[in-house]
Amino acid sequence: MQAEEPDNAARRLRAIWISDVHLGTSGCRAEHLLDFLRLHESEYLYLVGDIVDGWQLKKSWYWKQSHNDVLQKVLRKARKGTRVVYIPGNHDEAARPYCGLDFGGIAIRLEAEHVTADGKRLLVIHGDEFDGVIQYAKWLAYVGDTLYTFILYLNRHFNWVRMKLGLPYWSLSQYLKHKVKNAVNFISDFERLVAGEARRRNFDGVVCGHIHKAEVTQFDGVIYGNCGDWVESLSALVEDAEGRLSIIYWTQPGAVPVARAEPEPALSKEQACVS
Ligand SMILES: [Mn+2]
Repeated sequence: MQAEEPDNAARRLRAIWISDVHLGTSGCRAEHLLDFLRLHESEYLYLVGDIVDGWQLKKSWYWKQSHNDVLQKVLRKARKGTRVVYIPGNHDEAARPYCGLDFGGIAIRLEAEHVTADGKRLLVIHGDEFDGVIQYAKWLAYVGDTLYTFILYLNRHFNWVRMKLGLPYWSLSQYLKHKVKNAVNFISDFERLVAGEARRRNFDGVVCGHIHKAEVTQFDGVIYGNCGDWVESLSALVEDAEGRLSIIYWTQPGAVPVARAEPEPALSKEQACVS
């Protein structure tokens, strides 16, 4: 066991949202997330769904020490006073029956309301309820899920070869995303739909996950935030002491924290509709 490092090097934020970690899959970049959590402290921590991937674990068991470490790190934050809210997603829907309960200082909720430092009310949800494919044809989602896992697998091996040849990292699935127009349409439909729901319910904005596409933007004056994922984009949505929202990409563990409003060419994920 490694000793708990002091937190004095950590950057202090008001709130952190992470989602789509997919612990229990080989695609999960648990070490990156661990590093991020180590270097960022917050008053609020929202786990916005698909934290553990129950669908994949049911098919084959994949669990590394770093996956345990992520859970331990979150529990420790809760013990030390961070207000942790866990909103189960579709991949960890097994936790949904526990919504309304608290475990180890973690509140499990179907959805949450976060009020920013400057008084804006944000609805926090995973987002799969807006996904027609998931809602109406679960078998299709499973197929897409397997396909995505396979693409990530190919991508890893492909890049191992590139690395050996001294070539920079190249993302196959990012490339495919650009090619799949429907996925792009799906993303924008999803974003508008979710923002519209927040407006209908009189929130100032919404934070969700699910589509693995980090974003902070506005649709007709409604804030739309998406915390991205820890499979590919390695991103979190954060709020600073003044209530400003931004995305942090943590693609290089140990790097100096850099907040950026916009990702690189990055588009969404091709299986967006089934993430
Ligand atoms: Mn999801």
